[in-house]
Amino acid sequence: MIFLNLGHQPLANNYTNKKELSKKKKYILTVQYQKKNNLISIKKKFKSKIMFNNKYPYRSSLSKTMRKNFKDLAKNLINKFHPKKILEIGCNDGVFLKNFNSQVTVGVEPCKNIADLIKLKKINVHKNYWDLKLANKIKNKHGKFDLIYSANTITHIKDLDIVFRSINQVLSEEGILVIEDPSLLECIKNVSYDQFYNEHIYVFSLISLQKILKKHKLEIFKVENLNVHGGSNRYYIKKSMNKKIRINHSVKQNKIKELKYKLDKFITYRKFGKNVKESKRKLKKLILDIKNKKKSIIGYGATAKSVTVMNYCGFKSDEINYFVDTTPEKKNKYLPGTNIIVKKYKINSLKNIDYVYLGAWNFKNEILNKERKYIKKGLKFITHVPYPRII
Ligand code: DWN
Repeated sequence: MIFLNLGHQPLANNYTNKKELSKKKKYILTVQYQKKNNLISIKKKFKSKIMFNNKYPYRSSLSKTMRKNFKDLAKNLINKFHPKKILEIGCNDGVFLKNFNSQVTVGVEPCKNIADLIKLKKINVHKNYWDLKLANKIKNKHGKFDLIYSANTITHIKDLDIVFRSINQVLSEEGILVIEDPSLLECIKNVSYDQFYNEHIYVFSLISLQKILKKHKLEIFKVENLNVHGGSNRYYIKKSMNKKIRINHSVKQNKIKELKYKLDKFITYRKFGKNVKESKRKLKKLILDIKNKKKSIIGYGATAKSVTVMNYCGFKSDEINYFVDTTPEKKNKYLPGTNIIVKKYKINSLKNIDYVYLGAWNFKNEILNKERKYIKKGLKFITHVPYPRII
């Protein structure tokens, strides 16, 4: 049941030297609700091979917030679970795994250009897609794992059955699986429709994930609500047959929260669809009013999320003059599907700028803190989350 149409969209991380793609090279991004398991997914699902290749531009380690998030988590996991063997699915540039000194530290990262950034010998990297073949290969080489971690990756893989069957192959009987992804509840509450793009095939709620895991005899025993990436959930999961671990009260609490918000009812998503249209109308008005006053607006953080917003709202370089971003791979390329160029972020990038659209709104605190000198001089930031406004 479709509840949202975000129009013609490109692949969100397909940075090229080409200005605006023709409609033919875009696809129509719609989002649907599956009643059976309360699962939200985008309708057109792309294969991993098309999205994650040797030109993938996203590096997890470029933000201070994320480096800290991963470091703190690693410390906690070591203290609580004392893992001897750890596996990370979607390890990106090794920002999480580098914090471990376990006997066996294995990473899976199919984007070769990103995996090649991992220079630490202690991390054993498999540059492949996560599936049964790879799981078996890893099991034959390293045996089973007592800790498996995956952040912002499971929701990016089309076939969830294969994902969890493969995990079951390599997770030891008393092993712990920890996964971390944007929270559907936060996305709905904050009208952050830009969490939907080709890579985010699914946006999980606890209630949907519980149903999917049950089929694989896996069970969530704890949920942590995180601020990262606009509100994420960290799920701690065990094999159902492992009765040594008790179910933490956070599971029930989160379930109550989601049901109170009616995440199991289609009407919630229909309402969200209407809120998204209203958000677009207000953001366009806000931006056009500023442009009518002949002020400059640039974007900050060329995120995958910004690609959804720019293409959905139809913004071009007349409205958002250019984006600045710290990622070397995005430099001097066009924000996918638009004629807006991405420039390398420099310490004085915001000098003489009137307004900044916060593409990386999920790093609001980090960025506003970094740019406080310009804010004091009158620079203004614009965001659309939870509603379009000047901060
Ligand atoms: O799930 C995903 C998330 C984790 O990462 C992927 N599918 C793709 C990607 O999504 P995104 O591009 O929306 O992620 P971020 O982490 O919101 O991207 C932040 C962008 O902003 C990066 O390109 C780096 C940039 N940035 C910057 O230029 N200056 C970020 C910060 C904090 C800064 O100070």
